[in-house]
Amino acid sequence: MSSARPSPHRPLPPGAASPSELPPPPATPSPPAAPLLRLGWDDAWQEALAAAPQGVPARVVRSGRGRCDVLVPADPPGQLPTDAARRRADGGLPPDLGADGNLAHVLAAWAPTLERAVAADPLAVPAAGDWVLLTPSAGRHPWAVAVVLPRRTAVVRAQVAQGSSHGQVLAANADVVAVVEGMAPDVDLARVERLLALAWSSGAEPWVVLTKADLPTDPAALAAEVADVAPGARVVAVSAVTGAGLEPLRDRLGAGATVALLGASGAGKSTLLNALVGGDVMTTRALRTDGKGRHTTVTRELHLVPDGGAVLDTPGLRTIGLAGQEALDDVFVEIDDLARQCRFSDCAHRTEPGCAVLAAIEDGTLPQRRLDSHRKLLRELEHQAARVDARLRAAQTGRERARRRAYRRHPLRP
Ligand SMILES: Nc1nc2c(ncn2[C@@H]2O[C@H](COP(=O)(O)OP(=O)(O)OP(=O)(O)O)[C@@H](O)[C@H]2O)c(=O)[nH]1
Ligand SMILES: [Mg+2]
Ligand SMILES: [Zn+2]
Repeated sequence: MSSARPSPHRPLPPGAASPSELPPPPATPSPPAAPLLRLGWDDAWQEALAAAPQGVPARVVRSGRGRCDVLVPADPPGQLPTDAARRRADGGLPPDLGADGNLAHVLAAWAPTLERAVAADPLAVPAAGDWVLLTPSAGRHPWAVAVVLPRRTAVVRAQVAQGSSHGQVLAANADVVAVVEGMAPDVDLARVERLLALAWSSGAEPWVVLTKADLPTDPAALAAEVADVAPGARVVAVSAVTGAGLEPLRDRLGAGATVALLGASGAGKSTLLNALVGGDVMTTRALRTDGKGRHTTVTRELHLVPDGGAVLDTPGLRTIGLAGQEALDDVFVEIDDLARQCRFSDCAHRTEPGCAVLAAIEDGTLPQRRLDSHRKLLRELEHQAARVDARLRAAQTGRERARRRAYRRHPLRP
């Protein structure tokens, strides 16, 4: 427990806005402020804070080149500079994230320490959902992001371009990564599998949220079909139109969780966000549009839900670079299990005698589509493995792997 450990760091924002007037750090840490709890702060973050250099904890709402929009507790409200004029000049912020009760919106530039960290490692770029520490700054913005606290989970997209490779964090510190897929016009099972690989490798709880459940004639049958390709993941069917099926998400959010939404453009991510938040905080695609494949959402943004928790909306994913092979074993857990029963430990499941995978195809217990999908993603990973840098693969910490294994042992769905 953090309260048992003396800390030289001050966990709450200072009363004074002036850089020179930071109060001396208290001898013992204060309990987390209520506004921070609303943002998802907990004892473990308090511990991380104690181990970090001094600074004011804040959560990244939106991240841009060289600066971030962050939420900080303001106690009393208005004490921190909200930078409203500059915010307007910079193109505005999501309307739900203005000064909000005891939370204040701050635009913060990167501190020189962060600039150096990013130069050494692209994954150090602050991402939506990150917990950061702010320090007062004499620059254009009164606060600077000095430190990104170690991420609990991260959705990392591998990016390979012209021989060089680096990862991009799409969502940080999500408790649930929801693969969002529309039930209409049709469900793309291969896309769900691919996105699930990303969700599993994040270290967060993987969910599949099937949207537009008001459209198909038999949504339950469709959901069951998806559940078959998503072992260990929670599968829910929702309709933003009727509000049906939102309870599991509402329950998880109500407990303070951060839910990140990943999916193709048009899947209904922003519509779902609006339904959960209870307002039009994010623009959704107009019903009558010919812009097929056009992206409506262009930024990754964290939105607070009034009854608790936060939703991280993302733009539709066109290409999804996979970052780790272990995640494929999670997505295709039944193939992984079968492969352990093959006669040869290096069986490629093509022509080998005693192949348990081929036997399962033969007797119909494993659908051919499933094996094809697995092979396709595996080929892609192998092709990429030579090019993607070791650091990116190392981004999957042992702790994340252990967490994934725990989910496998105790799947959310029987
Ligand atoms: N009938 C029905 N339509 C829905 C539902 N959810 C979303 N839609 C429609 O699907 C279309 C796309 O929704 P968006 O929320 O903009 O999709 P998105 O995933 O945010 O797309 P990008 O921002 O481009 O990534 C819109 O026309 C929505 O009205 C639903 O539950 N039922
Ligand atoms: Mg959107
Ligand atoms: Zn085999």
